[in-house]
Formats: sequence, structure tokens, C-alpha cells
Amino acid sequence: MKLERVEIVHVAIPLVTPFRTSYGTMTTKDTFLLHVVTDTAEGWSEFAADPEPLYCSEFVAGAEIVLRDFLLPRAAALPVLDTAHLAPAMEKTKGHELAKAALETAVLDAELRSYGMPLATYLGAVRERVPAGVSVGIKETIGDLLDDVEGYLGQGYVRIKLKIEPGWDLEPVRAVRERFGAELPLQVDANTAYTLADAEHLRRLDEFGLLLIEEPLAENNLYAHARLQQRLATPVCLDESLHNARDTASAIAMDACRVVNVKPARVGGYLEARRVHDVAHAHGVPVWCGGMLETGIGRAPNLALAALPGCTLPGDTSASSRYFAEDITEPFVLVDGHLPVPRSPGIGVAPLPGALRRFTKERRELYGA
Ligand code: OSB
Ligand code: MG
Repeated sequence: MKLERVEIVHVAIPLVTPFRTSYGTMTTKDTFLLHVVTDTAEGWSEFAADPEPLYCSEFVAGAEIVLRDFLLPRAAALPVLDTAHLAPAMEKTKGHELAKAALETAVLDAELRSYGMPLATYLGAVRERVPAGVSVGIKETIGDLLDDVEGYLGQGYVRIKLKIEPGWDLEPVRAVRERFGAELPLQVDANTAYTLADAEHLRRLDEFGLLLIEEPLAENNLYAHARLQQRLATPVCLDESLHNARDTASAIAMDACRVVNVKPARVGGYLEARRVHDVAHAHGVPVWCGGMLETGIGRAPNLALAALPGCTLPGDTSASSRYFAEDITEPFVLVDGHLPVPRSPGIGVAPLPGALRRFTKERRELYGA
């Protein structure tokens, strides 16, 4: 393929309910889609981060510059544009995994469409549908939380994840356990809100039989997570701290995590995500696919990844309706607690023209035209 045109489409889509985590509250999915046009096919992707660098160091406006000034000129200079050549060309630019993932995914979508292969097939998916978990934000009251969890369980979600922070941890977990029972698959995500000094406090979570505690301590501090894991029965799962397969191998070797959250965006794309999965799976460490409140454009390829053999825990791959009254693609609908793995070529979906038009704030040509 040869790169002809790249368009950036900034979109803003209201969330059905505000999503509060230990680092902030989101009310809108405010990001951009990337539309890559080559001489043989077109591809789409979604940038996973937010306008502010609160979850990770990348952010919407910064990623546009990285793409425009560093990644796209290198992609355009390739005699042959495909993901095999794109990855080494992007490697010269340090960091910026989420921006790289956006470009690689759009190119991969085009590439796979050009030969009619679904992403799930390309990655080696072994499932046609994947169980759906749901991530539940921090609420004003325990009563609000219990109502939300009850609603999600009523819809069929098979696993609940509670966002926690100091002051909102033992009580909500206890309340959910008391109300919905010991059998409910339940886990928590602190998004780096604690320190090792909280180890004794976090150990009190052990009595609730959680599947895992996600990213309790500072990002990239594998040593501290390993120290914490020694003191907890609850498996530590890393999210923010794992940027590639090498980090993942180190974390597993150090016993800094016993479960792996793989987010393709956070590790630079689906090719590296597959390697993260492989290294964890080879060590017998369970993997699950995380989420970033994606629209259908980001959700579709995540479902393909969630169908890999090592993804043995339900992911944060919820239905479109958990996030949006109206999605930008055909909505993903929960059936019997599962979502279908897309089976059309590439990522398997594209924006619906009407929805795209209504949600678009700005479009710019980043390359060509
Ligand atoms: O830490 O897993 C996280 C959403 C945005 C950014 C980070 C995280 C999350 C979630 C929700 O927990 C996952 C989802 O439903 O997409
Ligand atoms: Mg997380």
C-alpha cells in the first residue's frame, strides 16, 4: 500500500453517566478518529486517551502533533506501507504508544481489508463471542453504587469492577459482596491512588475474595507492586505500568503482577498487544482486555483481542449502551452477557456517516490532499 491521505476527525460523544475514577470525572468521550486512505484500502482507528493527561501522559492535542510532525512523515516515506514496515519506522520516536497505536491500527485495518481478513483471524482469536465485564465508577453514595451494580447485573454483565480510591474501598466492596454474594466475579481498580504505606489497609481487601486489584500503586513502579504482592493474597494486576511485552515479562518475573490487563493503545497497538498476551499466557498468567470508554471504532478491535486463548478473564469490553445513548458505529449489544467478535474484514466496523457528522467537532487533513 501507499499512503495517500490521513484525516483526523475530532469527536465528542456524551456519556450516559459521568465516569468517576481516582484521577477525575469524565462526562464526554472527547477524542479523535484517524482515517487513513491508501491506494488500495481505507482504515479507521480511535485515539484512546483524553484531552488531559490524567490517566496517562498522552493527550488529544499532543497526539495530533506527534502524528502530524513525526509519525506520518515517516509512514509517508515508506516505499511500502504496511504494519510490518510501519512498526520499525515509528520506533525512532520514543514513547507516545497511544498515538502510535492509532496510526498502526488504522493502517492495519486498511491492510486487512485489502486482503479481506478479519482482525480476529489475523490475531488468532479462538472465540466467536466474549464475556463482558463492566467498570463501575466511584459514586456519591453506597446506595447509588448498589443500584448501578444491580442494573448492570440485570443486563447480564458477568463481572463487576469497582473503581476505588482512599476513602472509597473497603466499604463499597463489602456492600457489593453483602448484597450480591461471594460468587459474584468482582475486582477493583485504583488507577495508582495508593502507596506502599497503604499495604496493611489494602490487605483488608483479601477477605472479599476479589479476582484482582488493578494498578494500586504509582505507574511504572514494578518494585513497589512486587513488594505489595508479597503482602496481599489478592492478585495484583497491572494496567498503567505495562507499556510493552518487555515490561510485562519483567513484571511477571518480579512477581509484580499475577494478572495482566492488556490495552492495545497503551502498548502501542495490536501487534504488541498480541506479544503482551503471548508472554503472559506462556507464563500461565491470566490476561484480560481493558478498555478506555471507546466508541465502536475502538471497541471492535478490542473484542478481537479479547477472543485470544490467554484472555481467560472477562474484559472491560462492555456494550455500547453502557457508555453512549448513540454510538458512532452500529452498536455492540450484550447477548447473554457476551459481545460478538466482529467477523468482517479489518476491524469489522466503520463510522455511521450520520452519527459521525453529528459528533464531529473538527476535521483536518494531517497528510495529503
Ligand atoms: O483504568 O481501566 C482503566 C477507563 C478509562 C481509562 C482507564 C480505565 C478505564 C476503565 C473503564 O476502567 C474501562 C471501559 O469500560 O472502557
Ligand atoms: Mg485500569
